[in-house]
Amino acid sequence: MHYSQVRRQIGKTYEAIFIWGDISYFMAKIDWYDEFVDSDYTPANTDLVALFYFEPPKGMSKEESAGRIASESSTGTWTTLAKLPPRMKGLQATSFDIDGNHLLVAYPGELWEGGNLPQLLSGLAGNIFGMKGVKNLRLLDVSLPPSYTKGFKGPILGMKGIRKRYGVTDRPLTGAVPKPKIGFSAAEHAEVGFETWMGGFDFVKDDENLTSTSFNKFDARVKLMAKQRDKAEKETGQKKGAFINITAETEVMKKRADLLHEYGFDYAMIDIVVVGTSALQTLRDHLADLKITTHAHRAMHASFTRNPKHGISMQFIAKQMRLIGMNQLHSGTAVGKLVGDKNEVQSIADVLRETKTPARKHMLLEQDWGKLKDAFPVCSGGLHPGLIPDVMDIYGNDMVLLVSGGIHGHPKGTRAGARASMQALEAVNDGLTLKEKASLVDGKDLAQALEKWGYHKPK
Ligand code: CAP
Ligand code: MG
Repeated sequence: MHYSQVRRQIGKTYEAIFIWGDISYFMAKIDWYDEFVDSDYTPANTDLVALFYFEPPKGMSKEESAGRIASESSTGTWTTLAKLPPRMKGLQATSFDIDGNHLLVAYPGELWEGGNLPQLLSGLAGNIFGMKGVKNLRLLDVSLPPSYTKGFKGPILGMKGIRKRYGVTDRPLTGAVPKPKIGFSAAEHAEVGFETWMGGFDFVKDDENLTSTSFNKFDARVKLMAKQRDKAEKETGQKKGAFINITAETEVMKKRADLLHEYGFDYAMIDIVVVGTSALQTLRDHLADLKITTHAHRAMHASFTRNPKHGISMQFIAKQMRLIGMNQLHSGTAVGKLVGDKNEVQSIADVLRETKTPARKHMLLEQDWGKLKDAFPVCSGGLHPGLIPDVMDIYGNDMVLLVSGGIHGHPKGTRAGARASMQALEAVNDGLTLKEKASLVDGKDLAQALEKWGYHKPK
């Protein structure tokens, strides 16, 4: 057994007697960070293992920096301590694999409270970002053992459940946000929603900054959207849905969820970063009781996911969202107006969709999701019909596709813009180029969209 296992054993075996460990060795040193580094350590199957990108500050070795990362995110502090109950030795994290600027740190499962995601973040993604002992630090991913994931419920429906509910099996689910993103009255908003549904889209989504404003009160929007939805369902014979944004203080979100339920909506949209994991865990259960599933918008994520050297990856945000139980999450387009390349976008999709997420070097650790249901990636941001083949190539059919400015900006308006997007999807699934489709009788709206935007990639 290696030193760390022995150290763990000491921690466990003598815990009951509660004697003070031999601290003379420690007291001779001013700090003990080297206690948190062991390149021979092999994680236990109950350990959580975190993958970091890290850069030590000038004048500090990688081992010294790695020791600080493991120490400050588990049991340590900056100096040796006068009293150290033996239990501590069994709870220390271990930096065990330094590979260039990538680092693996193992955390004993006993450190973590089951089902408490805020605590995981305070530990793994807390003080360490502010330490002088790193110049840059980015938390890329954390592999979670079944003993940890069992504390979470995951999505209520999964992709299959949503497809069954909406009767959409052979293409992406489609939706749009009324644009301009805020400024319509509730009545105008609902009218744009009606046009979107009549153009063949499944969903109408609120924008991330629309909640309840003087000109578009939440309650009024829900009632009017319900009326327009019922009209669109009657005229099309198709089930229509909406991602109405309930983002607010937690108790207000619960009340807004109740109103959505009263008006027959089965989705709620939440801006997941700004409300925080604690509110999300509460709302996931409240909504589940109402059989309402969730659309997770990630506004503000780029404040800490974008810098490749410092912050937290979008992949780890996606992992948290699937754990908590968001049923779909924005994951990027690679070709639209927002950052995130193909490799990143597909890795986020893997975190959301796969039963066993495969590892990706220096990006993702393997993750077995067990019985936790999957979730849809949401492809949105700067899209128009001309870019649909690109995103279909990236995601395939298992995604929620949102085309917003790219339908309302169609020369013939919203309904024609939605039809043009549906025609682009048909073209891809029928093995036609967009040009070929646009030349057909049922491709006219697409032809007009291509005339305006062609294959333009917005910046
Ligand atoms: C897209 C959008 C979404 C972005 C969010 C917007 O509208 O409604 O919020 O997709 O980015 O407000 O920009 P457009 P992401 O289709 O008109 O661009 O999906 O990367 O989280
Ligand atoms: Mg938006």
